[in-house]
Amino acid sequence: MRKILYLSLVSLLLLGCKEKKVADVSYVSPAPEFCEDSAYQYVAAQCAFGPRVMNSEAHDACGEYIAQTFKRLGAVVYDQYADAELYDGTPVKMRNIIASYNPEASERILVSGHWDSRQWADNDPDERNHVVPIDGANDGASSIAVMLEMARQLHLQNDSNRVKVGIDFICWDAEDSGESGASNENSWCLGSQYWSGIRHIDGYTARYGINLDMVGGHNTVFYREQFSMAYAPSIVDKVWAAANRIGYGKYFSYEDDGGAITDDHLQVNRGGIPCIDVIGSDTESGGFPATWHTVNDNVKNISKQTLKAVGQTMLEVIWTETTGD
Ligand code: AHN
Ligand code: ZN
Repeated sequence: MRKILYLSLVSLLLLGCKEKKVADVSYVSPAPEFCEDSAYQYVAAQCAFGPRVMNSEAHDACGEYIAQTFKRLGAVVYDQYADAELYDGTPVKMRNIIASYNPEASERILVSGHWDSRQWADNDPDERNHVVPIDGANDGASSIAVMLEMARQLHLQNDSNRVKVGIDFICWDAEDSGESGASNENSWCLGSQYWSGIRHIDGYTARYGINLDMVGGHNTVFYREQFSMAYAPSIVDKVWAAANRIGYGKYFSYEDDGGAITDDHLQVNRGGIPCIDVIGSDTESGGFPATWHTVNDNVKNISKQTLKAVGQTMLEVIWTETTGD
């Protein structure tokens, strides 16, 4: 079994002073180590298919790659295929992919993110790019990559150190084809809207959910998002406390309030499961990441350090979750 020892700054100082009370201020995490190189490869692999725009070959091939990879990593995989219409009337075929670990456990945690990528770089400074689809390395692929690396760690776990609850990874389709600049909220998050009405398993529920969005950019910080604070404040506390306890307080910041963001977590809440959004903000502007909905949202602009901060925090959360007995 692999354990990581987190020494707080205090204990390091004490060590420096040759104090002996190190054990009091050290924290031994039960979680395995999240491999950011592996997560980065999962981002690159998704982007290599090309933009994951609905009704495209690249989209369908990448969906197959995601489902097969989860299967290879020991998950039970469910699919939800559905028809939907974009706000401009375009009919699209979508596929939500659900990968479950410990499927018989009644106590479950849901972890989600979207796998589609936006077909218009309509926030790009160069107007000619507004009709160009994005790679969505950060906006889409990063959250799936963190989930795949979490899945790999779940697959590697042995009897001496098992996660006690069931875990369901949900890869939403059709999150990112909404109408920008309009207050047309229902044009976003079509995959999760579908799921909140019709679950992959009748009567499915979970203790809580954590949605990941844009978790791999440079200059990224995570603030406590406002809808999350309204719907699931104790889950926000749990996740931010976990990050801060293992040394990622710089990423999971209490400094500012996050915005109130329309994202897939709203649909999970609407379906009766308290769910938060871990969504990246730019450290400079405080708004969406600088590459957001631009052609620069590609694998060159992915930060392994950010993937690590989020991935290790997520492993910490699920490995410290206990059941009633
Ligand atoms: C709105 O712009 C209304 N929501 C942003 C949700 C989103 C788009 N997340 C990633 N891309
Ligand atoms: Zn987006």
